[in-house]
Amino acid sequence: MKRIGWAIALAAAAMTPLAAAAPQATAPAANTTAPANDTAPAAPGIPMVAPTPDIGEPTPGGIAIQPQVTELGREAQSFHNNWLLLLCGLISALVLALLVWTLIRFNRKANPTPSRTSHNTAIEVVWTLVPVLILVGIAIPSIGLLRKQYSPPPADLTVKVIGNQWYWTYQYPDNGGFEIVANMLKEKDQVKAGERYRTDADGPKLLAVDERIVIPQGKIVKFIVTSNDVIHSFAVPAFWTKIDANPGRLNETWVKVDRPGVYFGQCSELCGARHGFMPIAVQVVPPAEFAQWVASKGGTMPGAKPAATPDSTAASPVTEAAVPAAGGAPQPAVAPGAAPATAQPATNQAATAQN
Ligand SMILES: [Cu+2]
Repeated sequence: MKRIGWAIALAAAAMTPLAAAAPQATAPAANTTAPANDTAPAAPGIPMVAPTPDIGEPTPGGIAIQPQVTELGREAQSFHNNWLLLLCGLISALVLALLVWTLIRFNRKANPTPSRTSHNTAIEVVWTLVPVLILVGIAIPSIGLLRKQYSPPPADLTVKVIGNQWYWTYQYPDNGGFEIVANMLKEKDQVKAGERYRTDADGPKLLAVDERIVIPQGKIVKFIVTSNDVIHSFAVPAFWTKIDANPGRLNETWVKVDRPGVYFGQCSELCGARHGFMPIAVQVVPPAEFAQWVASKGGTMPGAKPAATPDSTAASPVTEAAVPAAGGAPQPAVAPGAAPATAQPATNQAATAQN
């Protein structure tokens, strides 16, 4: 048994550095070549929004729920602050008062001959009914909130979120199926010369990423959440959103954010050694700016005419490396600002291979 234990430990030690290096290897080339200065845009094509202190990010020393920027979030926050906390406070105060009263009134000195009462119908009815009423008072608003959370209105945009050890990939199936890969930005002293590092405009330490999810303001955005390896959890506190990313399953959540800005979240399921280093950053922009960003990623807006492609092979941004089968075919031109090779949906790659 001891030998097996050692073998497992050795195997784990050998695999961890490889796995840890993987996200860097699969990250798009654009990430490593991005200029290391303060103006490096997180989302090329649109201006990068610097975070507003205390909104969409944790407050130092804060204990309250983050300010909510979705209607659902505000409703849930109000339910928590104005009803649940109030109930908790009242119950705690009542229990404490009963304890103190018992200690003073019924101690041995104050009450030398205790009552031998064992049943009292009135008290028994009260202590059964009151907790039932409290639970009903919690359940009714709770169920309403859950119903709104899990029966989303028709979506204006779908984003597929995929958890990986230890980074996130995001696909935009409604916009041509391009994909972006988000890795955490390292600090200045952790990167080689010329590599991109985190600045305050990117966001707080351990929360800033090289590629933000960009979504339009005021639109219903559906997130389809899954994983490539282990269970992760997609969580953005300012949206009141947290949902597990399970391998082989699709979970669904939705948001409608009414305030433009940048909002940070983290993987919220222990998923391995670098679980703490796979943050999430969402930039909410006006719809026109969203279309501009989609175009900069080589995507299209629904209903918009795709760019003229006289030769589909030449126009495909899929690089030789991504399609080894293309072999002797001429190197396809990469459209300016096009999504990286890994961004191509499987359908495009299959089409190229058939050509
Ligand atoms: Cu994770």
